[in-house]
Amino acid sequence: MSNCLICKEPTPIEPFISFGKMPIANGFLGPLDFDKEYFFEMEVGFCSKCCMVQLLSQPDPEQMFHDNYAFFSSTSVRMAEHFRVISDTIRRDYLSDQDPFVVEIGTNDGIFLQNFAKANIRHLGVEPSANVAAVANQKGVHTLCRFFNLETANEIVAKQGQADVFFGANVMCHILDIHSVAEGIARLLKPNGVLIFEDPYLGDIIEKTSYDQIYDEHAFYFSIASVNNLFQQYGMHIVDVAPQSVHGGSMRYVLAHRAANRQVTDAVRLQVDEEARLGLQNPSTFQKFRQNVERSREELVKLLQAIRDQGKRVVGYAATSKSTTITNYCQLDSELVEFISDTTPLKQGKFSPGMHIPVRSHADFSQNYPDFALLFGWNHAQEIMAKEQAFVQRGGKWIVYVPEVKVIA
Ligand code: DWN
Ligand code: SAH
Repeated sequence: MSNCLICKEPTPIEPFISFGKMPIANGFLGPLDFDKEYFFEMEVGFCSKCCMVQLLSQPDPEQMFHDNYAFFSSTSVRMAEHFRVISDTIRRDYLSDQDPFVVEIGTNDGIFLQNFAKANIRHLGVEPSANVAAVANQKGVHTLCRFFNLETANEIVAKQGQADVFFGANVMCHILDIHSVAEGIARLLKPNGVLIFEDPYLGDIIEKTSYDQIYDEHAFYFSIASVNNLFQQYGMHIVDVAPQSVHGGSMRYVLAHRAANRQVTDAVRLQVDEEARLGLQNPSTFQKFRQNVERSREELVKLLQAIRDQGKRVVGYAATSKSTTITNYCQLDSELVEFISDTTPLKQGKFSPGMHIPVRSHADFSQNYPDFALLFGWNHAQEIMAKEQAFVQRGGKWIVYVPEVKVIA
């Protein structure tokens, strides 16, 4: 039995789904490291008091985020455009006239802050993974290589003052030490400043059975209710929300100090109603989700076994973090998925975490098309399918498993 990570009072929670032993999702490795590979018991629970869906244990942050982190944000052109658009919105709506200051955590290779660096707007990134932080710095994005927490926040305030905007995309949900982060943000934001962050949305995960969003790095699966329950402990509240189609369905939250008396938009009220409709505060929703996940696994394994029995080839497309959950939970090995094609040089030539499927370059896919491509990067389907038309023209078929297992000709 674990206690909720959000509630200050000890509140026991039980898992509603267990995935068994899982490796580090971005821990691509060579054969010499197979026998020392790290695994942890991956279980997810729901706290009926604060509504936070959470991992019941997470590996140490240094095991996941280090100087050889395998995910580079700029591998998606659509995401670069997404961050350009939100940067423009921030510049228009949230920056003060006098020497504005933007702080971002999870800066990665600078995909978001590059827009502020180019415009000579004072900014600071905080990114613990040294290899991606180095890429950001090379682009002229000022980036501190460390984990953000209350201590980092205090140092930034002492050296550079408070911020107009604190931004985080796909990072807030990664940090188990979330109380220190929330307190640090409250400390770092000017009295009228805003926190803007986006993460995969619990509502989409439940509706689409996108259980591959669940892996070591994702400690939390946020909703309006749980985010408000966390930040109200630090004098902040949600003032606006905007659903996003990226990463398979994300939510953008805008929060402000309560004392600033910013108006809460209708979008927040509408989304609160939507969460009631989706049953995000109801334990039975998560029991149903588990059944859907089990059914999805059965269908995918059956399909891949049938294809193998016909002697046809399946190649995985994009060695995403999410694919680690699918391959390990469904026990997909290189008999079912010959290799995974990925554009990231750091992953190529290595093997997938846990199931040790070879990861190869995109050329290995395009120079000898398989019969089927299993779309592990389903969240980038539009971007990927648009550039892979030749694969389909030569008779190739896509296999997707979100929201349901199907073959697309
Ligand atoms: O939250 C997170 C999100 C933002 O990014 C992190 N915890 C880690 C990471 O998750 P992911 O690995 O599931 O991200 P993506 O963006 O779904 O997948 C990226 C991978 O896909 C990269 O290895 C590159 C590859 N890719 C490819 O091979 N061809 C991606 C695209 C768009 C392509 O065309
Ligand atoms: N914001 C980017 C990167 C998301 S991946 C995007 O949306 O594409 C998550 C990133 O958060 C990784 O680069 C990881 O190193 C970083 N990260 C993890 N814990 C962090 C922490 N405590 N403070 C700042 N960044 C952190």
